[in-house]
Amino acid sequence: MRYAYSLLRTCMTHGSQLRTTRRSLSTVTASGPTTPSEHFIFHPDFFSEREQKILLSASLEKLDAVESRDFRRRRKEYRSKHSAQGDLVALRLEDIFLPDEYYCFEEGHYDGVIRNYREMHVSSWPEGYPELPGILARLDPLHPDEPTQSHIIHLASDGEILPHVDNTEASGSWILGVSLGSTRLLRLESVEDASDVHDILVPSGSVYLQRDSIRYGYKHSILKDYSKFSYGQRLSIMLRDCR
Ligand SMILES: O=C(O)CCC(=O)C(=O)O
Repeated sequence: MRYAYSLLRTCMTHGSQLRTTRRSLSTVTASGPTTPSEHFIFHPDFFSEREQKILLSASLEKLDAVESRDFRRRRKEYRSKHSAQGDLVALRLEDIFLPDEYYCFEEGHYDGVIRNYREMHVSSWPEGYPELPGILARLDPLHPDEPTQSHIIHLASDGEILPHVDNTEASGSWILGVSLGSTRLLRLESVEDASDVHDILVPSGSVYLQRDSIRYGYKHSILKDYSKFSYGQRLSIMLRDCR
């Protein structure tokens, strides 16, 4: 089975009209990564559904643990009324998320880049998932062999991350993102040429790495409104090199 992946390249034409051309950049086998640029590496189908469920449950558990007693009580009540909630195998991935109102999403980030989200740095993972260390270790060969910092971002159904280049003083030359939950659009926009825009769909279980020229020379954003796709909750596990 072969997958054809393409990027949407948006070009600014005379008179400021947007023209969008679909450009097929690569064709890969089901197991192989796509490589639109040597500094952007995309693995569309990296984690199995079981692995995704474990990663998502462990990440939500981390975020849930630091919320107020009131939210924790509300979630407990919800779970007691929905017995399948305790059974990871029976649950569909999207049903691991509780409805939006059971989470305390922040409306805005201090720098205005993220809307309707929860986030945290992760230095240790919950212990109730024996397979988790092995699943996380599968990411090691995908990035340079150096110490990493981990970060979880949970977007509400209408949450989004606006275009930005990361503060490169706080992290180094690469960033790796694991996508879980709703498929969203990752947009890369050149900081020097506004017509140089690449859109990549990032489905659940996919992993991308951006480094060097893409990391410093392009803004990245996670958009909420991509008409062909539903936009439910999404959680990303972000790894960066430490500075
Ligand atoms: O969630 C993502 O894939 C991107 C996160 C992001 O923009 C960031 O961590 O700087």
